[in-house]
Amino acid sequence: MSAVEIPAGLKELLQGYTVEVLRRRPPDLVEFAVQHFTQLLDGQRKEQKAKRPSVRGAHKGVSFEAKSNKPDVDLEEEEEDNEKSTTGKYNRRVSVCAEAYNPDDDDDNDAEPRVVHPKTDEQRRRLQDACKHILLFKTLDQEQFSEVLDAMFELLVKPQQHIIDQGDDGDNFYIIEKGVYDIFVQKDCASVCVGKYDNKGSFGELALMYNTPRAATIVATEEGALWALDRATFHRLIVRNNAKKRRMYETFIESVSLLKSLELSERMKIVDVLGARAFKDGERIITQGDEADCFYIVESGEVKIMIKSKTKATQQDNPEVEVARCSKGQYFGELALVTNKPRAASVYAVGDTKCLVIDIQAFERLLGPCMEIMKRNISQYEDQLVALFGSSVDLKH
Ligand code: 1OR
Ligand code: 1OR
Repeated sequence: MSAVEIPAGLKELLQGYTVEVLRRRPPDLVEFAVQHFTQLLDGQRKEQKAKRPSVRGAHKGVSFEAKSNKPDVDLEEEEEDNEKSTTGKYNRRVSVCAEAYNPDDDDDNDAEPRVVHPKTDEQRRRLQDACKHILLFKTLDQEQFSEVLDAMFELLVKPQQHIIDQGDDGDNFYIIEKGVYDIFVQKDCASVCVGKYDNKGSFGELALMYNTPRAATIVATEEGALWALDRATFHRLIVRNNAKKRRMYETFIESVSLLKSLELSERMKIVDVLGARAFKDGERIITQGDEADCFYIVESGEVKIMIKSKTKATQQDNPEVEVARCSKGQYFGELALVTNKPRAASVYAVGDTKCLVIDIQAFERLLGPCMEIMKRNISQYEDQLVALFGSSVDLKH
């Protein structure tokens, strides 16, 4: 006996409507339904008319695909025009290494239904805490961030559970609330543990950003809790925002001398995952002796590097002294990541300062080609350490 067949897309269509109703609480449900579905229909018609190439991966019912109501010829012209403008909708330089999908074409973005997973106040508080230091969220505006929070859902995980398997298609992006997660990568037919996430951080962004198979396996080593963001919402909010990020940081990132040896596409991949943080005058950015989890590039302003030492003979603490400064385009915070030791110095903002921040996994994944330069500079620190402090002191960790 054949079961009743539910047409493809029906569930998503009704879900989208329900979410919009819960969000907007319209007084007249029928009238609102007419508006909602008319808007969807308009979107679909525009899309058919434009016949633009689509994103890999099916989004049934409601489309998350790149849209334009102009033929391709116009796009070329518009690109020319907007090359000069920073706010233009299209930008040729963005497409240099934006793969397959240019999220910036998505101008009907706001018409798409948003995903809402209802949460208790307590859940929302925990989620907000877990998201505080997520670099990918640092360049979202308030409204986008709030949409991300709405769309996330909680997952409790068991020891040895595989959250992600290398080679699979990407479904969600994950944020860690609790737990330790090993990262395994397949090397010469063996699975090698290349790092871990310890009760913070996020993973699973690469497959969603670049439409590639999962690049690593992530396994929970103990009971834990994660927050997940579905692929479609990730695309709509994060990938779309990345096109803007590329435009915003392209010129600056090209001026960073450390990154000169990278290909343009490699530099843009750094931009995709970096976060931006602002610090007030005197604010401490890094604390000597802390465990390290990220790397910094000064975007504007200045930082000073201060070292606290201890006299070996008396074990007495010496006052913190300034040993160096970094200004626009220079980097800091690499030493602990390269040596796998605690932070060797404290770093403070001098005046209002902005830094670009890259997490340790992205640092290891993307900055390999710059390692020689960093190591050369690190050997100079060691020479200077002796020159500045003599051999009668230890660094205080
Ligand atoms: P994904 O969607 O590909 C697996 O799914 C995730 O593991 C990936 O996104 C990253 O978020 C995360 N290389 C690739 N992916 C990594 C790595 C990594 N580390 C974490 N992920 N490397 C390890 C760097 C410490 C490089 C290995 C050669
Ligand atoms: P980190 O991860 O150890 C502190 O966090 C950062 O300060 C460090 O990486 C470097 O990026 C940065 N000695 C140690 N760290 C330094 C030094 C430094 N300069 C900058 N940093 N020396 C100064 C050399 C001009 C030698 C100390 C006397």
